[in-house]
Amino acid sequence: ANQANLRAALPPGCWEEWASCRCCSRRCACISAAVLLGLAVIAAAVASAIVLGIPPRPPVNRYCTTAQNRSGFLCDDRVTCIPASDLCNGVKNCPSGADENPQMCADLPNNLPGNLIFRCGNPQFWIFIDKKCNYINDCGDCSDEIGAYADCPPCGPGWWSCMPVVFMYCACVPRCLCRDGQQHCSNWSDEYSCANKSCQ
Ligand SMILES: [Ca+2]
Ligand SMILES: [Ca+2]
Repeated sequence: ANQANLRAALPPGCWEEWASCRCCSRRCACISAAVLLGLAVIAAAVASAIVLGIPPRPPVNRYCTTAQNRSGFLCDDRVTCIPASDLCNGVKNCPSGADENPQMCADLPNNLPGNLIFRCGNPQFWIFIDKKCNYINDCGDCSDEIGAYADCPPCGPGWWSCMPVVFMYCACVPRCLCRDGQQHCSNWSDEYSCANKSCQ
């Protein structure tokens, strides 16, 4: 009723003008406030990023392949791929040190990425995946080098295939050790059959 009285009291057209002007100024105020709030949020984010340093976002998954074509650990920079055995070795191999994360390195190997460990034939023992099929007896029972479970390829070019008499080897001995006057193969083939002493 008051609005009607006010409208009647005003000259023709004046009420409409005033009403539309009021509406506009309210909308303008609303938009201005929203813009200011948005700018304030952006400014706060930029300021905190500058003050605190922009924290690197960890990769969604850590799977990567190393230069040696083995499963590796992807660092926070999403570029550096380190061998599994660089994890939790007390040395920061990732630029950010993510490979030495205390949470991951606690209660080894249970918090490590599952694809980076290999359980030996004796499940009490485990090794990092890059120690599997590296010709060296890391499990102690050669389960990381011999058998269907390890599924290793044949001896590489620098290696002589035999049954070693040396604990540290499993199915291959380095050709460096051929014809050095010492028995490394149970059948002595390293001294009598292996022609190549070249070290690679
Ligand atoms: Ca390390
Ligand atoms: Ca091994």
